[in-house]
Amino acid sequence: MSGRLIAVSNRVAIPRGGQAAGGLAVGVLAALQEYGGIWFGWDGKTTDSEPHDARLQHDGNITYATINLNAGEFDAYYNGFSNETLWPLFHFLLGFFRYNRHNFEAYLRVNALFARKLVPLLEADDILWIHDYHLIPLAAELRRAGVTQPIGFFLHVPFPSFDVLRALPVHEHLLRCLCSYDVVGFHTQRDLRSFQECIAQPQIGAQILSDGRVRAGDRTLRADVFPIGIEVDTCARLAVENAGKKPVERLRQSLLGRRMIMGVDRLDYSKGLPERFNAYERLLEHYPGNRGDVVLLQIAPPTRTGIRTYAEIREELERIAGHINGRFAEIDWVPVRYLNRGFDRGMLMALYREARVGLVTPVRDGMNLVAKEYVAAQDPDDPGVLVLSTLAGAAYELEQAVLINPYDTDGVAEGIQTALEMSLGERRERHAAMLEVLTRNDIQTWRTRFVDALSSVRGEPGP
Ligand code: ADQ
Repeated sequence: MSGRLIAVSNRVAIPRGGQAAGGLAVGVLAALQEYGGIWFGWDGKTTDSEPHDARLQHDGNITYATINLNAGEFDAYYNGFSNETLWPLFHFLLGFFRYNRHNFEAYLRVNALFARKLVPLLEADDILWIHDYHLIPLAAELRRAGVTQPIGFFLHVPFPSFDVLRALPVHEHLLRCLCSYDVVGFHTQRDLRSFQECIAQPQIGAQILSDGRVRAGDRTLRADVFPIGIEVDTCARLAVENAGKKPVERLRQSLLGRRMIMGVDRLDYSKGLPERFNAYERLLEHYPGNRGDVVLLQIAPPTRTGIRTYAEIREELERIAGHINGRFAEIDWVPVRYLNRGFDRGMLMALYREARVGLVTPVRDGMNLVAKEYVAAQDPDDPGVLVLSTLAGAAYELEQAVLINPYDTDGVAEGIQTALEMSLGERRERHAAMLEVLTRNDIQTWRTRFVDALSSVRGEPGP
């Protein structure tokens, strides 16, 4: 690749203290470090007046270019259309789906603003990589402003089937916007098939060519599967390095040899947290031998606090956790430890390693990096067992997990019991198979394949 990489996401995660946060940030940063370029997006601040032009912060070969947003526009674009409309829709959760035209118009205006502030920073041989559902119309806005460079889009969440998508009054507009990209990437075949089904509808009229590319009007784009991976060795190293830290020691001492079941999620209704707590209660009911012998550690920092549904789910979880503890706790044992906060990444990896069971039960998830991190952080000689929802993208790769349907309370309880009883030999076998998959498709493979696909739009060989 000869030019710079321009990554765009709703929010720019400028690394502080040398450690980037989650998977997306790690992947984007590593790609930028390799090719040099710009990370463009919102700086996390709102204003009551006109947003300023992009502020540039240079760090080696990376420039962080950030803008602020008008407070009212932000609320309608981010809390409103992005997270009360697209997020539930794309997760097949129509019960949470809300739509209003005002929010959609703000979404379009903010995308147009992103384009206006980004265009002056672009050079002729740049390639652009746009991330996630907040920015679907960005390529169309950039094309309107005369941008001809290759533009790719990666969707981090699932893509719904047409019957779900058409609940959105403006679905045709969004589908046409997606056709302005050169490369559109998804986590799984399932998402790709849904996308193909949607754009092949007569009102959009795109054609799927025999080589899988998509012909839409006078443009041809490549739609493909790029499952996101993790930094496997780094997760394993951090787990070992942090194993002796005080909080981990204290956790170990407090467990008194009890087995720990662990969940780590943003506090979001798509993560199936009430369903998970209910299944844990069912485990204690149906397999009473676990009482006094297992502990569920659930880490779930609040997100999207500007949206009422998120406050409601928090209250619901506190209620269920209180109910389980009230029902089963003993003087020297509390069944649920529920922590509403984030953890340093290294500490998180060490905590994963302490857990006999990693419980990942989203009711729908694009990929779910926690499932992958949990596997990577295990001790290969004595690994824990992943219990994983079939409705997470990760289930397409991690076939050796104990796979469950999160809506089946009895089935999840059985899955946890299977994990708790699994022999060392079987645990090792399953872990080794999953680690092999994770190593083959790590975060570097993900970004290299995507940038490669984008570079080839220009006829250049990949990196
Ligand atoms: P998320 O919905 O945020 O991501 P996930 O894939 O699990 O979900 O990624 C969360 C990341 O945040 C992980 O790297 C995890 O370690 C970290 N994290 C979570 N809780 C934490 C805590 N309490 N403290 C510290 N770190 C924490 C979206 C999509 C997913 C998709 C990813 C990447 O919803 O389906 O896998 O993007 O594409």
